[in-house]
Parts: sequence; C-alpha cells; structure tokens
Amino acid sequence: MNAFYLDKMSKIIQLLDDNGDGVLTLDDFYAAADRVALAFGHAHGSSEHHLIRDAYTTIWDKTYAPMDSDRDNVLTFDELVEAHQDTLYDPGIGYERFRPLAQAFLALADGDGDGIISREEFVRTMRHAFRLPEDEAHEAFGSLDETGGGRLTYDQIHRAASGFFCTDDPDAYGAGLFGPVVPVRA
Ligand SMILES: [Ca+2]
Ligand SMILES: [Ca+2]
Ligand SMILES: [Ca+2]
Repeated sequence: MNAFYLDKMSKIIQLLDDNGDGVLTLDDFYAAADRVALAFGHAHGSSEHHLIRDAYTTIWDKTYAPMDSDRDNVLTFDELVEAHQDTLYDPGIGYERFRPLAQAFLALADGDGDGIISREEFVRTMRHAFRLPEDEAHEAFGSLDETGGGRLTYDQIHRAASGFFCTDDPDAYGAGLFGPVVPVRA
C-alpha cells in the first residue's frame, strides 16, 4: 500500500466528509442522501427520498461502521485506511466485499435503468453523490471511456472501482475514477 493509495483515501474522505470536520459519521451520509435525492428530482420527504436515505444508512451500517475499529461512531482517516488494507485491498476477494456498495451506486446512477451509465448520468452522480467538481467528473469519465463512445457498462464501473479501491497501481484502470489524485502525504 503506497503513497498513491493513501492519497486516494485522502480524496475519498474529503469527498464524503460533507460537514468538513475531517472524519466520517452517519451525518455525512445523511447529508449526501439528501443532496442526491434533490439532484435526482425527488422532493424532501418523498418515498424516493426515503429509499435513498435508507440506501445510504445501509451503506454506512454495512460498509463504513464496521471500519470504525474503536466504535466511537466516528471514522477517522487511519481507521479507513486500516480497514481497506485488511478487507478490501485485493482485486479478487477484496472487491467481492466491495461490489455491493458499487452496485448500490450503479442503481442510483443509472437513472433510466438501461444498464448503461451515460456521461450525463456519471457526471450527475459524481457531482452530487461525491461532490466532485463538474470538470473533474468529466475528466474521470474520459479516463474510463476507453473507446470514447460516451457510455460505460456496469462491468467497466466495477473494474474501475476495483482498480481504485483494491490496488495501489497509479496506472490501473479506474485510478482516475474520482478525478485527479493530488499528493497530500509524504
Ligand atoms: Ca464529517
Ligand atoms: Ca472511530
Ligand atoms: Ca443509463
């Protein structure tokens, strides 16, 4: 696990840390759910909004809460990195643990349900689910769309998520899934 991997994890924390306190809590996930529901045209309090909130609660409970090793309901950078190293850092079995999380975001992103993630669907999801700036979201899409066809299959997104979360290879497919990774750690 190299510096590039730690830089990627820094970016993930930064993108998920909605209230900017440097750590992840369930509140960050609620805020993301509210933002995503609004971005996808679902009114606050609508049944779709509740479904998205439930999905985010499940993501927290199943994926992130177990990483909180001291059980104080606050997920720190060190806890996140340690958990990734222990459970996800392997493109095979590690990714199988991660796959349901990616699948949940695919279901959200694929607004028209055609099994393809268009550039527009990708950019909208990355902007609102992960607060990625629009230009970085376009850059990320371009890095994944090898043929330039303007569409990604679910399989490509899974490959990208595996390359991002389960390897520390800066040249892996998916290294640019969340836009540019800026070196922030020695
Ligand atoms: Ca936070
Ligand atoms: Ca903790
Ligand atoms: Ca679609």
